Amino acid sequence: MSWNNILLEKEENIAVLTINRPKVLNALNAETLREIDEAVEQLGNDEGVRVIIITGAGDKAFVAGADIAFMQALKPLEARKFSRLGQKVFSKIENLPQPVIAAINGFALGGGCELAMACDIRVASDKAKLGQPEVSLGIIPGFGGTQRLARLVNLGWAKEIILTADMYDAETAQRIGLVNHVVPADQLMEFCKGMAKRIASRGPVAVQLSKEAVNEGLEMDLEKALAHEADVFGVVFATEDREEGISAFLNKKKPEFKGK
Ligand code: CO8
Repeated sequence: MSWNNILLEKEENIAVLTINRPKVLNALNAETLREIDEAVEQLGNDEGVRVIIITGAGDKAFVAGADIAFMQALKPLEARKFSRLGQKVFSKIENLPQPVIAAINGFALGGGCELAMACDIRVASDKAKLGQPEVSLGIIPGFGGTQRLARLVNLGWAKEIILTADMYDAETAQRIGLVNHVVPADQLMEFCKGMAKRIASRGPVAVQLSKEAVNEGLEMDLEKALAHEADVFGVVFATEDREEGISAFLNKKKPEFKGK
């Protein structure tokens, strides 16, 4: 499938989804969100893909936010629809069976920071800048930012980031837990692909079910979440991968997982 605003490449079992509107710093309009939605749907059904990396085209931006020019003409109900579209697409990313790594290669602002937060793991280049500048435009984060940020960093930081509209460098973002790693810009993709390969080498069913258990457990109280974990633990024991992984360890061999 070919798209106007995104690129999708696959290298063995790793897919790289690139937001490709560098002239507007990869800002998200409705068409771009719909294309991401289609690509994510396709990736979620692709058993050959074990890990997904999301990044931005060019060397300046991951995604500089929702497209401000596109938003200018929106009427209230259209703005609501646009917000719901972004939320739906980002939730689809969060709930993809495969792990998703955000390779934050530059500005990740507003909708861009929200896109990164919908990914499972965030790695930033040392040139990246992150923030939620919406209130400086007289609007609020509308693609999940008021919710995911408060769940990811502590409440005080979430409120400061949203209320000040300040931009933060990658080191600060790492210190507060908004990104996991900061790496030199020219090593960002290599670093993310290395991590993706390590994840892809693990038991694929176990990787997917542990992602699911973490996500689903967050919506439950601890007792129910622990019971859910035990159920999923039992399910994993029905897989060939479990037999392969455990016998390979005991026989001092490298496991050859089949994702079954
Ligand atoms: N939307 C549209 N165009 C953009 C955006 C954007 N978010 N960001 C940058 N661009 C465009 C610029 O207009 C410029 O275009 P042109 O060359 O035609 O003038 C081009 O990209 C390059 O940008 P700059 O010249 O501004 O580059 P600088 O290096 O000087 O500055 C910045 C980079 C600091 C990133 C600056 O571009 C900036 O502040 N951008 C806006 C950042 C922002 O406010 N993002 C948040 C947007 S709001 C949002 O994301 C809400 C999400 C929820 C929506 C809910 C639905 C209603």
